[in-house]
Amino acid sequence: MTSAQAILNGDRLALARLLTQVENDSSVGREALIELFPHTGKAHLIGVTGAPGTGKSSLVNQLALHYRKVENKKIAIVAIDPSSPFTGGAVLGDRVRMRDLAGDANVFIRSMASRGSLGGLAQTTANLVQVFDAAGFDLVIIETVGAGQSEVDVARLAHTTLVVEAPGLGDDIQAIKAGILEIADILVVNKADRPGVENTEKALKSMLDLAHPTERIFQHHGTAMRINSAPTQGKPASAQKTSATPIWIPPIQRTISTEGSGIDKLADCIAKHAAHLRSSGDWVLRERTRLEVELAALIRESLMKRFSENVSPNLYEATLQKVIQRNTSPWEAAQILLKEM
Ligand SMILES: Nc1nc2c(ncn2[C@@H]2O[C@H](COP(=O)(O)OP(=O)(O)OP(=O)(O)O)[C@@H](O)[C@H]2O)c(=O)[nH]1
Ligand SMILES: [Mg+2]
Repeated sequence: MTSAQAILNGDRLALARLLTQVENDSSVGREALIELFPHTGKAHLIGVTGAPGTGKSSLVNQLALHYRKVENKKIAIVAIDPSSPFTGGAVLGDRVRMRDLAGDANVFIRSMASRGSLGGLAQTTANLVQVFDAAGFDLVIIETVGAGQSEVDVARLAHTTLVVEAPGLGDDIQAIKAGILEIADILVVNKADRPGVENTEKALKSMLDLAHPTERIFQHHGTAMRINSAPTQGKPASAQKTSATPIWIPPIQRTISTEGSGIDKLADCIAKHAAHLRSSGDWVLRERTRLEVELAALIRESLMKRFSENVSPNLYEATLQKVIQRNTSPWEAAQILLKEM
């Protein structure tokens, strides 16, 4: 039996081993990914991001607990830890309520160091997620520390992205700086037991208002809709031709992860978002975008590999020198080098 077949049969040990192969970008790992790919595309991928210490890991634990105990779903967690090695460190140590899930075969936690990820962080994460998806996990949560590009990459990977904020971190400035509204599907104000929670919420609300001006949005059976066409001048309102599409305005949900409060409502927000993605057609669109980005990255990588295999370093250096001396333009130089491929 191949390792892929073992994983499809629910073999946990085979799963753990393959995750390591995939993380090391080994040929065994790649072969298994090919075999597993037709079995992917079922899991709901949830990204959780936010500044360090906002309580992401605690929140993910609570969500995992909820999905196990209340919804009886199979859940995988990929925690991307920027600092400590993947075998341990702060991420696993901080899993406050993991004892409640210990020995539960339907929960799988994988921690991965962002440093030293051989196939590139985004690609490796995507591959790990594919393995969990094929292995039949209903939900895969990906936790990253909000440090710029990684947030965006996770958002691209996930169907639903949670951005976690906490009071007292200089919220307004921080949120704008990170450009979170572009990637957030749900805003979580964690540590709601702490002073300043109202201010955090207010700052987020006013930014949401900026991003979603209310005059073009109306409620229809409880769903926010956006008016698509501009009003026609000089005609009565009744004669104006307008269409409307359902839009998703990121809800703001308060949580206290240390106690578990607000988690049920958050899970509800997540379920609603998934339903919205499916009914609006955005689910298919996001899948397409994600796979397209992945394909493009792999093509680029292969082409670069072929390039360095076929173009001699001497010719490359000589051509570069000509460019530096302004004898050849970069465009011409690229053409000359590409002919060698
Ligand atoms: N008061 C309070 N403390 C919390 C809450 N949630 C988490 N914490 C505490 O905040 C600290 C950081 O929590 P983590 O869950 O490790 O935060 P994180 O965002 O995963 O941290 P990094 O992965 O290091 O970025 C821990 O000491 C938690 O116990 C909460 O709702 N209220
Ligand atoms: Mg964490």
